Amino acid sequence: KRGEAGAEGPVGKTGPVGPQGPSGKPGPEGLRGIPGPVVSRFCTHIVLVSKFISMLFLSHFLLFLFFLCLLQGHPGLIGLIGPPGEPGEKGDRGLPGPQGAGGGKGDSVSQSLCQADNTFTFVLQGPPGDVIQPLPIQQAARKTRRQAEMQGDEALADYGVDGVGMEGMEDVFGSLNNLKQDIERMKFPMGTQDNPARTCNDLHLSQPDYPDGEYWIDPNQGCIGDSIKVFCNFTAGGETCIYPDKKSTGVRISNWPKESPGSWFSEFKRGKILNYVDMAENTINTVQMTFLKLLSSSARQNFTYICHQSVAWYDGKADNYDKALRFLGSNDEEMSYDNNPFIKPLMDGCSLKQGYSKTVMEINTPRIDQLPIIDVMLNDFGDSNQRFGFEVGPVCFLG
Ligand SMILES: [Ca+2]
Repeated sequence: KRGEAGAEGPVGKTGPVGPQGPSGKPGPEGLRGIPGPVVSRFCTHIVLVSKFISMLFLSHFLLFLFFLCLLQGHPGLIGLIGPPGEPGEKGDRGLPGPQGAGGGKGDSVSQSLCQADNTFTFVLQGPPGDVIQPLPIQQAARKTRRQAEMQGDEALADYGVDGVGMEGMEDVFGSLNNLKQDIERMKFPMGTQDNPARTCNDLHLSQPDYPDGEYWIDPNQGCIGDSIKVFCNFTAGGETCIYPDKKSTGVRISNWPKESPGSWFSEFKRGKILNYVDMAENTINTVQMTFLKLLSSSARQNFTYICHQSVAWYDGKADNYDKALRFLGSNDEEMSYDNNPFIKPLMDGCSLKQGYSKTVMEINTPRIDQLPIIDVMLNDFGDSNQRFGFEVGPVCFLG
């Protein structure tokens, strides 16, 4: 016969692990990152690298930060699925597990090429931290981590990347290496079409041994498709020089019977507004030109006047500048002896008004908008013995 029930025993040992509970609610979906520009190889590297980061999470991520400029992260990937609850087995209830710590902030890896107009920013942001629910079993922590990894793969799949196992590590390291090389190339451009420098001055700084010559630059950075080939005058300190197109290089000496003094060259029958091109005779787009000017502290251009009994600048006989040339700057500013101190004759043979000679004018201005000149006004011709021609020199920007 049974005796009476004894007093309630002490709390039993923790029961064995119960079957896995149902999956928790998926975390909120992070905003999708803004897609970076299509940068072929570069993008691939970044994506593979991000894969790598998601696998190893924090440790390698820190190393990686040395390569990358840390910018603001884009919105995160999909959040973690909440960890499942573990119901205890029938019988003594397991003690409640410790309260999970709040999730840390998501990890963010930003890659920027550090230039305003063409920042390729790739961001991998970790899942937003979730508060882990109290779990009955200590194993919960391990499971959570495994799930985090699974979650990471899902997130990558969301970026169009297939899941990788350890066999993908070679790819990852290869990509890291390529990425490193790409960054080196960006830091030390070669001035080639597929690795243009920003300006000749930049190229001079990264490749001080290069000789003067033709190189590729991409002042507006970003996509290299609009790079231009220019002449780099390293001897002059790293000048970026752009030449007039074939029809703007000047005119042969002539007495110009059909034209009248005081006209702009663009008003001549054979005249035009002066246009400038890269070394491949392509017109330089305005944005590239604007960026090049922004990156420059001064601009220089020569204009050579070839004369017969015709004054270009100073008139030695009349002792005045009344017949001096006038130039029209890129900014539509009219420039001459009376309003621009940056125009100087390097030689002024035409001032004597005797036979054939030439005058070389140099415009060397800190007001970069003024150059290149786009037109010139000729003031001393018309007599039957007077002749002139001219040559337009390249415009050179110094950074
Ligand atoms: Ca560009």
